[in-house]
Amino acid sequence: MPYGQREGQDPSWFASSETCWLPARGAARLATARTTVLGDDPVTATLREDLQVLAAHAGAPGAADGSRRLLVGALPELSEQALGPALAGALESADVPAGEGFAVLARDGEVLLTAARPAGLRHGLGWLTRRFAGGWPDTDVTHVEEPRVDLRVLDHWDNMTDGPMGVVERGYAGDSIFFADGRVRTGAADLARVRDYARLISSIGVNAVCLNNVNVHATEAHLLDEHLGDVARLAAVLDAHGVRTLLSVDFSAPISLGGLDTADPLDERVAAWWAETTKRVATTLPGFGGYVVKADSENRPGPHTYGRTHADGANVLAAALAPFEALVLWRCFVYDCHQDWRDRSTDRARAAHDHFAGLDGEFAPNAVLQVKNGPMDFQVREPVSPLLGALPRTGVAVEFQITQEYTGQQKHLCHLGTQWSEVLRFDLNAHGGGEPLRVADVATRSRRQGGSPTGIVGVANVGTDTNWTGHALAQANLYAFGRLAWNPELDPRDVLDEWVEQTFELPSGLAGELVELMARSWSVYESYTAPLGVGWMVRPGHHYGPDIDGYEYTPWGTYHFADRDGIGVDRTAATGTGYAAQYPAGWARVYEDVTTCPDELLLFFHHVPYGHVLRSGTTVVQHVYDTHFAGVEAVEGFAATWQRIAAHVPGTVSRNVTERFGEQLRSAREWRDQVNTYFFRKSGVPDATGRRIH
Ligand code: GCV
Repeated sequence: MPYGQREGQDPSWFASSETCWLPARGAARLATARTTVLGDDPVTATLREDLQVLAAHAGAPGAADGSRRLLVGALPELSEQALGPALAGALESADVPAGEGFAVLARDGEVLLTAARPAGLRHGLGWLTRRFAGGWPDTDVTHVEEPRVDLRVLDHWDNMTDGPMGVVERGYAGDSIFFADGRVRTGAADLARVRDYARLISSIGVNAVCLNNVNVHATEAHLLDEHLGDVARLAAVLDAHGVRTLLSVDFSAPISLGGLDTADPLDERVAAWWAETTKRVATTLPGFGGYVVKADSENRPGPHTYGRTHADGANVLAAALAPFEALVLWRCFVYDCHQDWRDRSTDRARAAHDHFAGLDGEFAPNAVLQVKNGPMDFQVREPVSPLLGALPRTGVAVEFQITQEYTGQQKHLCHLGTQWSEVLRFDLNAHGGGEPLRVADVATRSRRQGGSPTGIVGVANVGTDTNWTGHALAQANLYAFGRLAWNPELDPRDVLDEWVEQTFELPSGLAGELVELMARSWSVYESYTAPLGVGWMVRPGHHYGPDIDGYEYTPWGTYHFADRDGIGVDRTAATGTGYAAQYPAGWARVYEDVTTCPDELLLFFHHVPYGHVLRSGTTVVQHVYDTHFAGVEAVEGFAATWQRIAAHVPGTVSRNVTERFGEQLRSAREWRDQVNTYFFRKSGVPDATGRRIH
């Protein structure tokens, strides 16, 4: 049966949900071996259970092929006797990595999966299922692999109760898998679902999950006290898969939970309260990883209330966490959300760099600054945040958004691995700005050089929907996130190949077409929504669908400044907000000059007339028309291609994706017509080829 066990799924393998990229195929091949798992720690024991379930799932008793042997165990568990001479010899010359990496050795039909630590076995199992989907190895294999990034974190924006933002803020896949009705989900089915999730994310190398929304409301504040025992039950499941648990905390918790009259980070009583609370949390939660904090941001409390800096705020938490080798992930999404739209000198894009760059070096070693990939907020196209290159003496993590808030909300196909890879490969010092410094170099810094931890964080896109992500093809975004967080150098197209290969059983021509379609989907989404880096033309509040002036006169700092003559935000140092000068010299020069600024970011950096000729040779307004017509045609093409693929995937996937393409097409037409009509009415310039604009 293709693609795991969707219809009539075997409840013992994936208890409550689809198996996504963990197909029966690769796993079943593992299960045909005589398997021995050595070790009794929680991670190894869970892995043993998984392999036993797989073996039962894969076939009748006796299906095991005696000539194939799979031995799994962390290094301290292995003995020469267990290994046998061939594997023992191979292991002697293999360099098994010290941290979370793993080694797979195959000799004479026998396979060894080993690691220095049990968590490495879990990640190695992911590699084995990928590799063995293609067949049991008939030649010798020596494969050693370790993550290139230390922090590989999923942030859930899950609330405990339903509210104006839903149970999952910006969630497009059902409700929270962790919380419901003001409590932690701890029923057997709930924990089984969490186990399914842990199995999925550990297979792609994720090593920490923050359970609750960075916007911490009154109920979630109590995750630190009255709900802590229940949180421990989730943490135990995650921990048994090598995944640590993080909690978002409210900066003013010393007041709301502790009964103090202040949350001033320099007040001794506040420090003592955090220390005592953190001790309780860390000693209760298996695999506790630390806190995530959104402070002085979008009306959240923070150190500024007390005239203190973000470093003061982060450091009081870091001190409380340090004895437990836990981290504070301090978000840099700090800007004025009460801006006067008439004030053209204030620029939200500048805010993160203005607030944090000057504090580099003042943070504790276990504090990590979490920086969104762009300076605004996960738009389909933004420049890379200059703050990422401005923190050489501070722990830093780049934050991506897997959930598609501004990129089609898991109704539109928009494969984001392509975008993230482009960001990761972006050299902040290019064009003569200094020694190469790619975002990937920033994320991998702590693994290469030591020092404060660095990494990659993604805002999770899963929920209680059976297929996890609402749109079945959005599973690939979660997959790509994990794979790129493990190794930012991977080619996103290869990652897509892997995902398609593992998830479906398609004839090879169709598999290639699906990969191609998914690889193009980000730029297609960009083409019918946001031209030339302009952004924010979405419906305020829920952020789905077009509303060109929706954010134009609001306090959020999100403007395009379109008038009858032109459009765009002047962010140059010469005549604008000066944002361009936050980059190292090379990019500052390129972005500052309208003739060298890349087309796709022109309107992010410059206000230009509609007749301005792009580097591509066409005018701004004609580019808007052309891309919007072409974008809809591309979606029509996607839907047609999918019809050919649909016959080869399970009915649930086929129906789900067909329905989503229907909505994408409807919405893309709406985007095209509203955007084109808006700019035609503003500019009075007709389409050069006479296509219909309303
Ligand atoms: C969790 C954007 C989103 C908010 C989100 C915020 C953040 O503003 O619209 O829903 O809040 O980013 O990243 O903190």
